Amino acid sequence: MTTETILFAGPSAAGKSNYLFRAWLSIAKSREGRLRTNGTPDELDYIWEGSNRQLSGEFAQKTQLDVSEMIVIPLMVDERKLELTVPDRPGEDWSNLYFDRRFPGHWDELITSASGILFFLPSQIPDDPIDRMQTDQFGGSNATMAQGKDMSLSGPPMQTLITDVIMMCVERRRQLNGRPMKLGIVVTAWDMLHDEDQWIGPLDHLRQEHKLLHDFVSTNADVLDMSVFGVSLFGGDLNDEEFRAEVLAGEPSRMGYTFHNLQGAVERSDDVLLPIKWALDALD
Ligand SMILES: Nc1nc2c(ncn2[C@@H]2O[C@H](COP(=O)(O)OP(=O)(O)O)[C@@H](O)[C@H]2O)c(=O)[nH]1
Ligand SMILES: [Mg+2]
Repeated sequence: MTTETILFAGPSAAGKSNYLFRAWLSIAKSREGRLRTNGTPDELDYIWEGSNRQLSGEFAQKTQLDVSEMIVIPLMVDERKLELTVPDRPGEDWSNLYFDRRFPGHWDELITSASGILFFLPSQIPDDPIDRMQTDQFGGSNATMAQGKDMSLSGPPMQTLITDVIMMCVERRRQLNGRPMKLGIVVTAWDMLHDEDQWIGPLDHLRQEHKLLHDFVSTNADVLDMSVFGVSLFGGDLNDEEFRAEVLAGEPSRMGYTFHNLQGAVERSDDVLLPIKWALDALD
């Protein structure tokens, strides 16, 4: 059995845990396609707790700091047996990486064995100090981009953090074994964007909202294997009463979609597992 690790990375509230629970709903029910389960994950109770909350029409709550560090899902891709290892750690771990500039020692094994890393960020980021240079120009560290709010204590802009963490992962991997790996960027809660903004596609979303990250992705396309995805777990917001009723009346494990640019043009797939399948070389 090969062990292929897909790391889930990204700051707190980026949608990592809910994506894992939603992915499990699809994987557990999967009867067609190349990707299947191959036995029961050890952390089954934890996973089902999250998935069941979604089935009852709510997003799962913030990951507790004491959850088990690794969620391992045994899978089959065609005849290939593998384990999908997801360190479902709270986002603070990834923000700490940005500030501490070093990986916790035991992560080296993960970085060594990862066949891919999915970096998560939400489609809408309240009060993100998007353009730090402009902020500085107009008011230094006391500038307030959001009216009436003091942004001087807020952390780095999301795109800065993610671009930096991607570069740190690439560099650490180069030091450890130099094997190429897939780097996916998953923009979550894609349904929160207006229809026309969804259809510009995830790559142009980055161009509009996170220029630094977009430019990093585009200029490294020939040396790094990167793709950008826009994912909606159920096709709407479970916090909206009307939509929740729709989900409860339907079949949640068949809802949701992924926008992507895998063939260049913007496309919408009904498969929320697309980023995982892409990272595992298991596209149908
Ligand atoms: N509307 C919508 N919201 C989402 C979706 N996925 C995640 N969210 C929101 O993002 C929040 C944070 O998600 P969570 O999985 O806890 O993020 P984590 O801290 O990265 O594990 C959730 O509570 C939801 O409100 C989605 O597909 N649609
Ligand atoms: Mg979480």
